[in-house]
Amino acid sequence: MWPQEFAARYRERGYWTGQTFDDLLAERARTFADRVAVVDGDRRITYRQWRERALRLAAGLYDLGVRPGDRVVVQLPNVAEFFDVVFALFRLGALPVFALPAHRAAEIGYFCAHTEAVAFVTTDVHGGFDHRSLAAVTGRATVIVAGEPGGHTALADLYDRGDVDRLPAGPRAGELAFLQLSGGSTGLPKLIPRTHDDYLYSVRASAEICALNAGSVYLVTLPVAHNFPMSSPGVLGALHAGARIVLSPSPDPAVAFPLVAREGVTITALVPPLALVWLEAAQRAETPDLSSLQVVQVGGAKLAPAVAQRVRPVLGCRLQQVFGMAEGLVNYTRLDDADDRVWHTQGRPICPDDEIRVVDDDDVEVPDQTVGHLLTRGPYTIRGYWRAAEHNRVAFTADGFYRTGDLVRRLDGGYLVVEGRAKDQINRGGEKIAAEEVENHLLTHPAVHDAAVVAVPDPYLGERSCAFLVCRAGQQPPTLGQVRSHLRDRGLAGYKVPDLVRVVDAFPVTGVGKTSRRDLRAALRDLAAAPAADRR
Ligand code: OOB
Repeated sequence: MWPQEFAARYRERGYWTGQTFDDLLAERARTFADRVAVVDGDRRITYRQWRERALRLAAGLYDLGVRPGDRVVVQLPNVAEFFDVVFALFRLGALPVFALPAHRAAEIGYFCAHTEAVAFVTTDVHGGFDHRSLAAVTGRATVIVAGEPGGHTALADLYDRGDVDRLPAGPRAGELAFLQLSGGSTGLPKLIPRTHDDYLYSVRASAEICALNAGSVYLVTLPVAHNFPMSSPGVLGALHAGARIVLSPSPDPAVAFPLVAREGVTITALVPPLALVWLEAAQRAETPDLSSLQVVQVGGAKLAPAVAQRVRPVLGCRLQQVFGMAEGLVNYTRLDDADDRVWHTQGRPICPDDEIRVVDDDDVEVPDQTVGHLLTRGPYTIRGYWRAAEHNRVAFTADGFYRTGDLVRRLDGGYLVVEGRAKDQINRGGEKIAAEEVENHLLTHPAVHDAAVVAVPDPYLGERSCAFLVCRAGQQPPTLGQVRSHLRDRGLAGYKVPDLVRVVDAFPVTGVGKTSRRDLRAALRDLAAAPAADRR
């Protein structure tokens, strides 16, 4: 966590206010009592009901044995129960661990084991997958199901099970509120510890930058547990502003556009491939009325300027670029920025006390306009991953700057342009894949001697993943289909399963003998450039 002098400064400057998430919800429930806070299908939940549901569920979870400081892995799609569960845990001072709906046995098993989770909250069937089957990998954790419990604990039963008046005192704002997932570049996903104080600062400041107010209507298009729709300004920003949150079960325009029209949505957040899909869909004749939209935010991966320029003419609203990370730092283009900035930059930091360093390979600062590694430190950027002392020594500088792994150029006014990445990660349309994590799974295949996963440029997703394999002598190389089913059988989330497989005799190596991912990427480019007949 932050050294004393920094914590004192962040409090003194009013960033950290001592408010907890439960304080915030309690206050909003008083102020906005009967205003609708959350819309999920036909369900409309007011601010007062939200708080009541959260308190009752907190009592139920307490009765079940969940205690302050306990970890609870939460894997819910975009449903109203997400807010009940998360705010119940906030009230208890138990820590939600935010999993994504796409995660499968490999990820969920690891999160439960690594965090020693006491409970796992999930749904019944979502997107054709029975999440209750994950109970097999959750160890000691009690499995709680929103929906048909199938022999597990029904979330619905917990609302009437405890005694709200006997809840223990809540947490303090300087304590941890939750663990968020890192996109990561390492073999095992890292967990990001965020406090009430630091996260709520970013939420308040984001709500202001994005001009949210009680009349705003925020559509949750991306998975709600991701940092972008959660807090940039996202659903928590909406709560802060007393705005309305509308949950879309799918980002598909066929589902989301009618919700925009019906609920008068004013703002939403998209990743670049979705922005493309929305732009295409909005140009069709029979499109629902999207005129309520004021701002469409795009972030999570680099947005091409040519696509950025289409947002206003096609969707009839402003574009805001968002370059953020679950570790902390978030950059926004501002709503009153000139078009040029909005189209060509990824914005500037939230806070005057977000310290930015752009450095060369030796950690020496480079001049503005020069590409370098982005390092950052500030009032809502973590100083270390949760229980990862060894990794923290490389992921942070000695003086506490987080090494983002992003290559950026700084312009005047502190605006940043993302120019690439130095971390071994694939950004598949905003979904992050740690190369090493997938490689470790590939190495378990009996025919695989060595594996390297790299990014391949893709016109739609930005990047896709390609697994290069060196096979064991005398073994038949596996086909793409065999590799994919091997990884799925190991319970790896679908988005991490390689899109392409290339079998090679040996990997190119760097000067010190490490696998050269750069050369592998170049080999793919050569392959793509070669005439079709030459491809294998
Ligand atoms: C968001 O958070 P994460 O933790 O899933 O991923 C962070 C990484 C960044 O380090 C960068 O590599 C990439 O995603 N990224 C972008 C970007 N926004 C994120 N790369 C280029 N252009 C952008 N606009 O992705 C996230 C968290 C909060 C708000 C928005 C995005």
